[in-house]
Amino acid sequence: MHDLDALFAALRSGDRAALGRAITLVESQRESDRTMANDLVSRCMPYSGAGLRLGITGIPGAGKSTLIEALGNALIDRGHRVAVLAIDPSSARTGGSILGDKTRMERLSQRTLAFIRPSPTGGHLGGVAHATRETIILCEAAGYDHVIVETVGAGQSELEVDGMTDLNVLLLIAGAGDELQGMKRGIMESADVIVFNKADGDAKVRAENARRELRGVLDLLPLRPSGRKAELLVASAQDGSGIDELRSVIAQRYQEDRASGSVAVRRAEQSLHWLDRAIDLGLRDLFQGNTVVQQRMAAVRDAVRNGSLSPFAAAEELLVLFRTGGALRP
Ligand SMILES: Nc1nc2c(ncn2[C@@H]2O[C@H](COP(=O)(O)OP(=O)(O)O)[C@@H](O)[C@H]2O)c(=O)[nH]1
Ligand SMILES: [Mg+2]
Repeated sequence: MHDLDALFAALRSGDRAALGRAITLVESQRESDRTMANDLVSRCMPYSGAGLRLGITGIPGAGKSTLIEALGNALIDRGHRVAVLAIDPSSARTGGSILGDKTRMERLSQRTLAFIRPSPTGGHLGGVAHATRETIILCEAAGYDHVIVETVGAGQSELEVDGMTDLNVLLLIAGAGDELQGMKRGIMESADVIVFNKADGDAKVRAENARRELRGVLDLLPLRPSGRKAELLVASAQDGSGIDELRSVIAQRYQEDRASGSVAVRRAEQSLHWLDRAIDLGLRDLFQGNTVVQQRMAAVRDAVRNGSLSPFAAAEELLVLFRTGGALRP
């Protein structure tokens, strides 16, 4: 397709507007855009995969965007090209993130070697995650060797940022009580680096203490499959402390994982996971779009709600209708 040739060529040449258009295409929910989007992603795949995919998670207000501004600038100063993608359902709802992130990443957004893309709005979380994963491929093909995904790590497994990144950084604020929340929700298991953030002024001592305490707790837990313990750091984007240490810890872990082959293994597992997810979602869409199923759905839901039909029998009935197109309906 002619349009696609031009878009792909422009994207590969590093044209940021073209990258923006390409991302809009993969975010599109329109059926007619899907073929083109799939085509484009397939073409980009051979040119992707060389760079680091980094997740930055933490509750809203943890300082993710501000830290990414600092880290991103430090990476660019060292000759890297940095793309920042935000998945933040809360800000998509209020519509406030775009403005907020632009001001928090003011310097970064002005640099020619950076690309910042706010949350896709609309669509279900599964769709957002899907679009973000494809967007990573597009950014890499456009020449960004660091793709940073900012997400609220509030336990929304649907976001599955862990399913698309090589390394994850969790931001905590000492004394906010979220150390334990993070533990409970299993977020800490997927964190390679945990940063006690906003460690400036009076908060510095508190952050150092929290780091020591958490180290003690984590040392009691069994080793993760990687055989590696999470690195614990203290940082402040405001006074700049700890940022270079964070950058170098990330670089070192990534190099180790590249060398050991675990990045490749992890990405292969992630791809299979997304294949399964895409099939699940596709089947559900087919099922819900089936007219025979639709005609029967309301009655079946009523029956399940009032207890006259078991949910399993109901599902079975609907699935039979789906498979037979209603032919076996008595
Ligand atoms: N004291 C201090 N405040 C910070 C720091 N980083 C961010 N903030 C402030 O915390 C608030 C939330 O920051 P933001 O980066 O938007 O958090 P996000 O929601 O996690 O992306 C803003 O008012 C920032 O100015 C820091 O290192 N120190
Ligand atoms: Mg933010």
